[in-house]
This record gives sequence, structure tokens and C-alpha cells, in this order.
Amino acid sequence: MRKKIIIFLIILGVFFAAGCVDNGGSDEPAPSIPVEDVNNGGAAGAGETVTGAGSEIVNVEIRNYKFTPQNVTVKVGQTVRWTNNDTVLHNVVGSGIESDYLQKGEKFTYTFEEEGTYQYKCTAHPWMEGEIIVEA
Ligand SMILES: [Cu+2]
Repeated sequence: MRKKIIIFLIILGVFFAAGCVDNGGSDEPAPSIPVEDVNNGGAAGAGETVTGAGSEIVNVEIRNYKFTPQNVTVKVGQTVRWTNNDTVLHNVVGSGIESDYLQKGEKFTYTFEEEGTYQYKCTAHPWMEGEIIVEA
């Protein structure tokens, strides 16, 4: 009997985990590559490399009042996704980046279209700092 309850809880856990992943997915911005370009790429291909949108996302975790990793280097066009794993609200603000306050489990994505160094912090906890370096 007890075994059944445990199995039920495990299944419930899997459902919740799957639910979170789904929500995360729907938050992602649509890939900026127009579909037509991909379809026409065969013959008149302009030499563009089309990579899966998923592989272009770099994750930064917010946990224990820290951005981890604190310093991230990405390429132009890459997207960074912040996930708040604290129960406290945090945001990501600075250098043109401005998120809302994120609740636990909420994600914020930002695509970097220009080279440069982007410093940001959480305005509620200004000692929480992070940096994104965007390279060509
Ligand atoms: Cu914060």
C-alpha cells in the first residue's frame, strides 16, 4: 500500500517537472530566422548556417542571491536565459536589459544583437551583479 503511494508521488513529480519544462519552452522567443529563408536555402543558399534555436541559448541560474555563471561570453545573436531558482523575487536590469521581477521558476530571455559588454544587476539586491560579453 505504501509502495503505491510512493509510486504515485513519483509519477506526480514527473508530471510537475514536465509541466515546468513546457512552460519554459513557451516563454522562449520565436527563432528570428524567417521560415521562408530556411526553405529557400537549398538552391539559392546564402551560406547561412541554421542552427537549432535550443543550442543558441545560454543559461544563467539565479540562486542564493547570485547569478551563476556570473560572467558569460556569447556570440552576437545568441540568447541568454535567466531562471530564478530562489523563492525571493529577482530581476535582471542594466545595459538595456530589463526584466520584470521573476518569481521562483520564472525565466527571462534576452537576445544580444550587438557586440559589447553588458553589466547588469538585480535592482532589489544591487550587490547581485553579472556580466555578459557579446563577441562577433
Ligand atoms: Cu534579487
